Amino acid sequence: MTQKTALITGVTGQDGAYLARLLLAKGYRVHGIKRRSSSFNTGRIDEIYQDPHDPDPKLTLHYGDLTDATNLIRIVQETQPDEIYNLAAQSHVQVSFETPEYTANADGIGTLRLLEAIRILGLEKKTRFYQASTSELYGLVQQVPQRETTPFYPRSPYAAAKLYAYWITVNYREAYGIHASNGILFNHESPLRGETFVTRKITRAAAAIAEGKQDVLYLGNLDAQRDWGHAREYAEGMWLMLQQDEGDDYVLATGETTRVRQFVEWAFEDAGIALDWRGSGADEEGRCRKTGALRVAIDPRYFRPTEVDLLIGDPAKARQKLGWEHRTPVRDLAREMVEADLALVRAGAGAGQSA
Ligand code: NDP
Ligand code: GDR
Repeated sequence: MTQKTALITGVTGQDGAYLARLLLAKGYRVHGIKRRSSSFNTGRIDEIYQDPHDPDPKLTLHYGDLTDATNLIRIVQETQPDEIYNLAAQSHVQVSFETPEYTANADGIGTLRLLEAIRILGLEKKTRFYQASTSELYGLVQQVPQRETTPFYPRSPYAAAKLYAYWITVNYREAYGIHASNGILFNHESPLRGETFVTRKITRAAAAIAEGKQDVLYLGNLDAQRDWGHAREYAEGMWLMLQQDEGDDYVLATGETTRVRQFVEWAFEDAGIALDWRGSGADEEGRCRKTGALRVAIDPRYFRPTEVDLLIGDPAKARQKLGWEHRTPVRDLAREMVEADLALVRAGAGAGQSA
């Protein structure tokens, strides 16, 4: 079989790092797009990135940005990928309320730019396309569990941008016959999760508090419920979608939901810290109290203008058609993340409050 070539946008992110490892293990030649940054931003893939002077590199990085159409066209032209995985995004829901226009540009129009690159270059029959769609599309709860046929009701600029990306992917599949698929992925986490997403923020803080490097963890809505799976397993699902005869849309989820509050309790238990919830509410003026044994406090700064209260996905279609199944229970995921963060803190990294 001839060697396949994949192009991953967002290769420096959590999912990009797992997907790049998976594709390299399958013998792919992998190209990744990374953004120029004032300091190193390849920490998650340094282990798999070879010397760029290697005459036959398996992983090649290109500078680029989803807001730059000519750059994307050039990279697609140069790499002639069999598969494109569009994982790049301004992926933080709360940040999207602060940067709505940029989020729409990168997450919404960025997807269109890649699909247009495929079309402009005449690669409709060659290049398969994966779009990182999201359970945030479901937003305001209408029915649970959420599945492929559940109506969308986005509740943030991020989700609204991803709604456009979802439908433009469906449209290019129907209009131009591109093998294009949406993975509607529910939250997935890992030790590589960005530090400002709630699970990692919690596990980092639990580790730092256990090691005496942090006093209090400030959080927002503890009652939100999320369907949390392991990112490594979700990368396998992305790949499976592009191996099918036709493009289609699939939910990847565990089918179980957990409150943020419960995740905090597990993480603190795993870090060996006694947790006392009493007095953890914000006071009348919205300031946070920092008292004696208090370990977790509510900071209204982390409340969102509109919240997604409950996510619980039904992965039946992915199970039946892709043979995909999640394996790691959320309780084990929490433990794995705390252990990784404890190791980081002990090695002198990882402490500190994050947004
Ligand atoms: P991350 O935030 O960890 O990674 C996002 C990646 O996109 C990073 O590599 C980032 O680069 C890159 N990026 C951001 N903006 C741009 C831009 N304008 N141009 C080029 N690259 C850019 O996200 P995840 O890995 O967790 O998620 C991957 C994708 O899946 C995202 O699209 C996300 O919205 C979506 N998703 C994630 C879910 C999850 O639970 N993790 C669930 C459902 C969907 P840099 O490293 O420089 O910041
Ligand atoms: P989410 O993930 O918004 O679901 O988007 P996040 O971990 O940011 O929030 C999950 C829930 O926790 C509540 N929460 C807090 N969240 C953060 N970040 N920080 C806090 O201090 C805090 N306190 C409480 C939030 O209100 C929310 O209800 C993630 C991203 O990966 C998206 O890119 C992806 O599309 C979806 O998952 C599926």
